[in-house]
Amino acid sequence: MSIKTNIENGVMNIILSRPEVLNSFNREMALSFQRALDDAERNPEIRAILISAQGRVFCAGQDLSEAIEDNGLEHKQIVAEHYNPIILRLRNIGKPVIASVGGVAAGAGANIALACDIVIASEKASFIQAFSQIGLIPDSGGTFILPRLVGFARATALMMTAEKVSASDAVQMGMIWKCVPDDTLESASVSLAEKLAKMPTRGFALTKKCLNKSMNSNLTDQLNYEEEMQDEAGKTGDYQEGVQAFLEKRKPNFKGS
Ligand code: T3D
Repeated sequence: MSIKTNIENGVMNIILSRPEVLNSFNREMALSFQRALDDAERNPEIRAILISAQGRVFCAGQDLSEAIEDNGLEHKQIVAEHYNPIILRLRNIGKPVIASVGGVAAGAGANIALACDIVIASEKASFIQAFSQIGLIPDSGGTFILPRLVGFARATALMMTAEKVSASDAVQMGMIWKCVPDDTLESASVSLAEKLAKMPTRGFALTKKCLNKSMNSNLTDQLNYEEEMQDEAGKTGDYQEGVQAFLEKRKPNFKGS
């Protein structure tokens, strides 16, 4: 199985599991990943999603042997049916998504990680916009998300040079959230995911909507949207519980509704 999942303490861990080919994506793996994200979205027990990988590499992007096969898939089909639906799911799913990156993330593998809400990486991890090395353009949302994370100048240079960015440099340039020692990546990722899963996750869904909209918004539209989303957040049980718990000086028990 190219994608493994397990569910514990409100978190679905989706594990990229083709370590023998550096977790590169073929069609089967891309479609299984989409299905896993759909399952995570549908299941009310799941309140946070953690994406990690088996082996020494997080993901080497597209499986290049599949892309080059005679009578194989067209590039257009690979992007339209494999990567675009993954990126749209990651951005639109109403639950926090954490990427736990413990090795190289290259090509679509890097951009899938960067499309997650929070990226936590180990000191061994790195990020490569590998596309230019083989004459392709940065897909999987790369040209949209990367300039917004690190700025236009850095994004352009990273895309053209395909320079490997270490996890600590990625933190410095605002590409990812945190870099932790190798032996603590798993525990740090799981405890972050479990912590988020116990928080007001309905509010996270609304926060994600606001952040997504901010990518293409002006200030007036964004303020109006915040007004609308805050109205919705203020009607949740979690808001009632949060305020009640604060006033009673106790720990809140959020349900994600
Ligand atoms: O139509 C479309 O394709 C559109 C979609 C595009 C999306 C994309 O992601 S395009 C970009 C595809 N990815 C790459 O170009 C990355 C290629 N790989 C690398 O640059 C390096 O392998 C890594 C930086 C990821 C890791 O380097 P390293 O030194 O740790 O490992 P290695 O020695 O390069 O690779 C080990 C083996 O994995 C090697 O095979 P071998 O010699 O042991 O038989 C290598 O060929 C294989 N491998 C690595 N990446 C891929 C791969 N095989 C298939 N597909 C790969 N992406």
